[in-house]
Amino acid sequence: MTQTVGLLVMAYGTPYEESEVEAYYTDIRHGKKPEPEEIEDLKARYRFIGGVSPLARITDEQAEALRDTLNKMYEEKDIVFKLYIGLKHIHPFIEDALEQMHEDGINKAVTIVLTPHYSNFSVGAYDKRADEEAEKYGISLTHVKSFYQQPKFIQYWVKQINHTLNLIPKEEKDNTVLIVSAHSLPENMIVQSHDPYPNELRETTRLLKELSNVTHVAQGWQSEGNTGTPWLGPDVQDLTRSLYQKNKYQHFIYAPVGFVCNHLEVLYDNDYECKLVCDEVGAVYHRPPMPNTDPLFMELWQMKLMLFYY
Ligand code: FEC
Repeated sequence: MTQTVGLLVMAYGTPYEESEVEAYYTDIRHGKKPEPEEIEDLKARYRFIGGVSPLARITDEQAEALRDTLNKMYEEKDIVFKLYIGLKHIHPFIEDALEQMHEDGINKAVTIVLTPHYSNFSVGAYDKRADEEAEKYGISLTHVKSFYQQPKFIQYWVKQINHTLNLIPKEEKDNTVLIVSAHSLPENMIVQSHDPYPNELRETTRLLKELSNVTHVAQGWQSEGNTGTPWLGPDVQDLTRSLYQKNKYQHFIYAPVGFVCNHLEVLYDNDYECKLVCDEVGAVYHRPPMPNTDPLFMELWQMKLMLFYY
């Protein structure tokens, strides 16, 4: 008999239209409404990248590709995965997804958050919300906690970085630096709780240094918020300036490996803000394509989720 298993794909979420920016930003701030100028500033950033972020569309595409991959893999075992999308800061919220699962009679599900590195304050927070809701309905959840060390994930970035490096004239290759980054978080939260997040990014950086053809590699943090307290650093823009001052690199390749698709934090914080610094110092900005629904990236799910059912 066919067994139906829930597949809960969780992601950050983005406003679907400008009128939702205020509510979305208020949710990010845990219910505290941002100042009007902060809301205006965020709207302006969305306008800069084309009005809305492609995140919603790509999250759906990634989730559907994942479901299809799994359904092909588990056909022989007579297991069917039914997809639910649960977002952190906008509808459909994580709680909506669990409620729908319950209505559909699902009592077992796997969950995955579309970000590679684990922090108690990122993936851990999504999982906690899902667990609390699942408990109400008696749904049993199995979480994928991280996938930064999955060979296919690393292979994806190695391939893209090497491809970008090959576009650089041969004689300038040694004058090139790779900056590997993830979303920053407030330093006190991470340090006090011995959070694994910084070590996981460090490990990704190490693997990319070992396996790609780039000689010079640095690690940075990006997209930090405005909380008046220190965040994990160095910030990628400051890092660009200091690396340039010290080494006069001609080319900067940015790999924002803490994200898996095109969205505001990449299209604005990397493609606009980091490029601005590169332009300022007279270096060339490069940013390899994000994984999105690249087949190599989608293959990584197979390996990770196979662990649960074989
Ligand atoms: O394309 C889009 O519309 C949304 C892109 C987006 C992603 C994303 C991922 C992460 N965030 C993380 C942590 C924080 C913390 C704060 C914070 C603030 C914002 C704001 C926007 C935003 N984040 Fe985000 N984040 C995205 C978007 N994020 C917009 C608000 C304006 C701003 O600060 O720029 C600070 C909250 C505060 O102000 O108190 C903390 C982490 C990730 C990566 C993991 C994940 O995807 O969950 C960590 C994508």
